[in-house]
Amino acid sequence: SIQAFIFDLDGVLTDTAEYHFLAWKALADELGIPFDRHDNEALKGVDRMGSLSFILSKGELELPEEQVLVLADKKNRHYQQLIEHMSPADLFAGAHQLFADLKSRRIAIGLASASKNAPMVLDRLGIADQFDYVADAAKVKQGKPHPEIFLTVADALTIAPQDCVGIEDSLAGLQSIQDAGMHSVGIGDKQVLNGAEQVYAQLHEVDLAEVLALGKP
Ligand code: B16
Ligand code: MG
Repeated sequence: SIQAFIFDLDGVLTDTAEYHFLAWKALADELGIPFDRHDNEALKGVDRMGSLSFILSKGELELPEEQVLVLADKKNRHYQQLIEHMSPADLFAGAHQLFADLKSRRIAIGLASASKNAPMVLDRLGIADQFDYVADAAKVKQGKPHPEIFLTVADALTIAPQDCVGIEDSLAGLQSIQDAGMHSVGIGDKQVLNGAEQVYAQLHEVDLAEVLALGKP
């Protein structure tokens, strides 16, 4: 039976996925590389350097490592400006209710965000204390779609992957949940996230009983 919920952050608990898009879009525009929301779907959940190399290869731009690091840092500073004014009001509707329902059922709550800015975003949203374990993105060697980050969280919670549910808004993240051997829930467009066992358009629509039924034989 389900004993842990492992959340993605950007795009699942708050709309930072939009800020990541805007910051990458600004950088791509500056480099003269075409980049739209459709391209961005492939970047969701993908770490900073991985995202940048996707954009650079789309523009057939090969740059020395040094310059690549400067661009990554530029995007990150822009992103940090965009999230500066975030507050608890930016937490998606339904999050507090879901956390409370999980706690009342003694289901552990974990975070598997690829973002090095995740601790700051959790603070801004006022939910840092809701998690039993938060993965350190800086220590993850193989980013999503590799299952490492979700497995690290399950391991820290000492819960078997098959007793975990992973919640994601990205294709890369859903792949990592599936390869970890966990149950999967998608937040977003059913057409895009068609690999997930359950998809809800928005977090507040998550039907906990329906998700918990995924773990029943
Ligand atoms: P940073 P998630 C991911 O967070 C984002 O989806 C992705 O767009 C971003 O590039 C990645 O974090 C790294 O973020 O540059 O802040 O370290 O969706 O896994 O919560
Ligand atoms: Mg995400």
